[in-house]
Amino acid sequence: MHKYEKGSQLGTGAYGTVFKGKNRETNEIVALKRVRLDNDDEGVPSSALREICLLKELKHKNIVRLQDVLHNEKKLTLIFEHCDQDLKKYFDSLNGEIDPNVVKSFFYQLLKGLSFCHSHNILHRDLKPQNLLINKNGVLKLADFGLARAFGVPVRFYSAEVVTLWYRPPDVLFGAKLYSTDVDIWSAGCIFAEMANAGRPLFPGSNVEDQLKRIFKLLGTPTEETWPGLTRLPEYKTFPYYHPTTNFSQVVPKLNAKGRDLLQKLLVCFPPKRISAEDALCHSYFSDVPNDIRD
Ligand code: Z3R
Repeated sequence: MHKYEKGSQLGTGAYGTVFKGKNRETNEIVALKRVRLDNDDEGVPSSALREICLLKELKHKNIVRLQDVLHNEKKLTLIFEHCDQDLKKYFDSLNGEIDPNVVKSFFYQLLKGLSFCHSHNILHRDLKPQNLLINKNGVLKLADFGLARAFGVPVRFYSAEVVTLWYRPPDVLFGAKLYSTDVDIWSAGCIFAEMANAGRPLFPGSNVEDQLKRIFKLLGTPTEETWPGLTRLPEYKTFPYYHPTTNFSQVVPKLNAKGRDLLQKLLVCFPPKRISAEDALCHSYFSDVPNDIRD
């Protein structure tokens, strides 16, 4: 740890606390993530360490770079590149207005990062505005990719704060255990709507039942016809029958028709029918994305 000087706290996450830091040799500003594990007494599992070390190779402009992994008997500290702020803090600074071109640029970059990780079979599983980081020059980067596979998705923060359900897809809420890339696509759809609404979350559920109810009120209650295998999910429960909302223009009033079409292709209850990140990048909503963001 001597190589890095620990500074102010940047945030708390499901795995521990993030601090600003400085590399004493190069003076470079970094983010230090102190990972706290449940089995504190046993140290860091070797399987988790192997997973984490593989993440050092995950290099992309829209992924927060993992620069270093420091590990002793009990503690694990991950050294990441530093970014200026997270998307949640950015939303708080907006006063309810967001430029539609900024929404498009941020969401395009989110999908680029997602598509890159998915092509390497790496899932996020806990995408939310707090782990989308942005720089002053408008570059967006995804943080904490691959940590869920290394450590599992915890139920609570270390501070006892409950992990949010707002970005969880209905299959996971019904107890599905086999995760696939479509998990992240659902979360991306929720974040897209939240960006378009300048930070107002789409499905701010307070518990699993309320979360599912909010989803079905908008998209319609799924059935065995629309979702084969639904009723055999481990924690399946019946819900009142809601018709799907046909008028998405009231849900995301600032988003144009192409954007609304893309949103409806992301937010599909039946997981295999959700659009992939790669296909979403080719959607006509993005046809006028500036070249500097595209490349
Ligand atoms: C890696 C992993 C998580 C985070 C990283 C880097 N940087 C974070 S969270 C961050 C958060 C802010 S600035 C940088 S904040 O001030 O906007 N909360």
